[in-house]
Amino acid sequence: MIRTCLHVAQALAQREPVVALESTVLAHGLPRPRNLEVGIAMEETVAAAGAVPATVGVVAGVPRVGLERAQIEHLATAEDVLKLSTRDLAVPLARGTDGATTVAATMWLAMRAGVRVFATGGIGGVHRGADRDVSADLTELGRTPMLVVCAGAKSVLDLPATREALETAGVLVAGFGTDELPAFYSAGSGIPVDVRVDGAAQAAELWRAHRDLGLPGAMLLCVPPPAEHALRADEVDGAISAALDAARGEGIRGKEVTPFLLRAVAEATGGRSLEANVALLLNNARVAASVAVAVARADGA
Ligand code: PSU
Ligand code: MN
Repeated sequence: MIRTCLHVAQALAQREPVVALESTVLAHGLPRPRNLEVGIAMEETVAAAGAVPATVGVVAGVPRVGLERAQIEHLATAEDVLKLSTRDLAVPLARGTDGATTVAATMWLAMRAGVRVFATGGIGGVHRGADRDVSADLTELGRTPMLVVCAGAKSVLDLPATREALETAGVLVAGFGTDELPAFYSAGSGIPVDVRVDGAAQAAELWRAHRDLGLPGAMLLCVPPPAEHALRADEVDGAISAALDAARGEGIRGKEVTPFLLRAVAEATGGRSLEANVALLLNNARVAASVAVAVARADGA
């Protein structure tokens, strides 16, 4: 039922490195037309680093691992693209409609297609406030053994609670050249990771060990945002408080919360959070590809 595109299927058959990419960040996380540029640039970044990109999404009722350019364009521009977590995947399949996959749904589909390395921006987590809004990304990370490369979780979330939830879920949290969980827009959160790795070779070694143990959970490789685009924690904090107040005031709930907060923070920072977001997405794609290359090399040795 899951359709793997030809070049991804060929790469997997030949044990070449493949990196999965999500589509919710394109359809719902970035403003148009920047979203399409970034979607294409992420694929190109993965390819330039020697791996095969596989953007994941649902197009006209078909779940796909590896989208063609026109399909990426479609998800980045069409109206009424659903935001899909794992639980929602059946909806566009039954109706023959379109959907963009979050971290959770991307992991579900990519894993079943045989792709084990995935690059994204930030994972969902435990939201602040009294709503008890907890992203299903955490559930999926706890039961799907993939290497997920990210810049931590956005500081719009409750980062200490998210960190605890990752631990409970059995997710190994590694820092890429850092001892701290990155806070997405900014480099540090003060929250320690489980383990630090320096460079793609060390990251690949740790991931291969984690994978070969057969543990059910993911390994999160947390990469700080590129220094030249990172924001200072104190400047993001003000924008985030304002965004959270606005979300509360407007009664934003459920799956609308994350896209709303991202937009509000971008407005409040005069677009600088958006530049940080784009820079870290491309950086994570590059790091994921370099680790995937190291994994494939070590597996073949
Ligand atoms: N982080 C971002 N941009 C995004 C997302 C996260 O910087 O667009 C998306 C991802 O697809 C993530 C999803 O899986 O938001 C989490 O949404 P929720 O909190 O509703 O589970
Ligand atoms: Mn939620």
